[in-house]
Amino acid sequence: MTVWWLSQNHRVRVSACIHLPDRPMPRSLVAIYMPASLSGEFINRRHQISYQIAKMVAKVASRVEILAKSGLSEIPAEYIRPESERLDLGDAFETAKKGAEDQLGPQLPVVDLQALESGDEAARRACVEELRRAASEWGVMHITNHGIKPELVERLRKVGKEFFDLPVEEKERYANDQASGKIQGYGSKLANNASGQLEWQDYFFHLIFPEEKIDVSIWPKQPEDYIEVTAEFGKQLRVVVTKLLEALSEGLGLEKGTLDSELGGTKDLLLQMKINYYPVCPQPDLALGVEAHTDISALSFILHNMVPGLQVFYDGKWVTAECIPDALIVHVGDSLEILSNGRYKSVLHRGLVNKEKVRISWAVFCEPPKETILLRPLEELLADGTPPNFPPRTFEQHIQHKLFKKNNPEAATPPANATN
Ligand SMILES: O=C(O)CCC(=O)C(=O)O
Ligand SMILES: [Fe+2]
Repeated sequence: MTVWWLSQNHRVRVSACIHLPDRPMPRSLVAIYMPASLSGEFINRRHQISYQIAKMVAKVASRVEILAKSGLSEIPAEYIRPESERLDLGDAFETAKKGAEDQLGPQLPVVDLQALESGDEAARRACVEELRRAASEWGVMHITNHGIKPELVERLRKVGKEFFDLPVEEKERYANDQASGKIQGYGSKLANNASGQLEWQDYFFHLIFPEEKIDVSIWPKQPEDYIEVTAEFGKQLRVVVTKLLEALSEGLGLEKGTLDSELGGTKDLLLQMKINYYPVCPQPDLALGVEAHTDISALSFILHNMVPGLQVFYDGKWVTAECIPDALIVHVGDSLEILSNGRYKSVLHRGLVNKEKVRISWAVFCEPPKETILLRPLEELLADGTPPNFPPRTFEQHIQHKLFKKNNPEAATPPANATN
């Protein structure tokens, strides 16, 4: 393993051999934040790092923020995307500008939700139809007049930014530990495939709804109003989720409460928030903030700090999402695609980075409980003899199946435990 030791803007490359008896480590490049007290010992022992330190090094995952602030002009190999993926990458600002100039190019639909509660039945139905069409054709849309006050959204942006403005060593106090299943907290993506490919981002991940299931003891304690603001946002977003799922149920010809209850309802449908922090990147044409993927959620909501970066795949091309003040972006995820038997599309999307400005996005994933619900095309949608396009799977089985497919693209059949 190659270790970059970062100190006061100097980078020292140290070759070290780290053997962790309990866990195989992929060959990867790790940027470490190392307390000064350890650095002497670390350098002296270069080739035989003690097991304790090795363990600590392995525990402290790479933080992209540290790499970015080290002033490097070339990004480490692990962040360089494969050639086939690099063809259409670029600085998010330049890409967004080109997209805006291309007036004829397709743009994500914008749906105004005002009419859902206006009392005007014709306008309400027209809005349901717009939502249905956007979810079917694009699988993504901007929503405006969603009901969350701009002031609350602004406060959410402020507390999230203030947390990420803290020094890294302060944020490390909240570090997650993916290996031991502690997924909530501050983290960076660990390589999950043989190539050790990494994304140009750090994040903070935690559950924000239902209130009975959240654990505020692991939420940021600074800034002081982080918990109050974020919990309030969770509550208000849950109202938007209900509204959208009702309209999307109606769009499928179902009773309005169907999708919400199929996903666990007020008690069990989870809202998980991931604050994505994308530092400036010296080579945005080589890296991705988040690689192309579909979300496993039913719906995902995205808001950001008005720095472009999100792209969605539409009609064979990557389309850059515009930054629309006060709008939220909504993605259809895999769970809703499955329940709707593919009538709503789980959208493929990715995140570009840029050279100038840190981008922060708040993604909230609406997810069914992992084990207790079987995701499968709803019976009402198969009543006319339409064949199901997806096998029944719990959410957890769906996750495992997706991981297996990613790591074994050539495999024809998934392992027995990933199917029903
Ligand atoms: O940052 C964004 O706009 C998208 C983030 C995303 O796709 C995710 O966290 O799943
Ligand atoms: Fe996503």
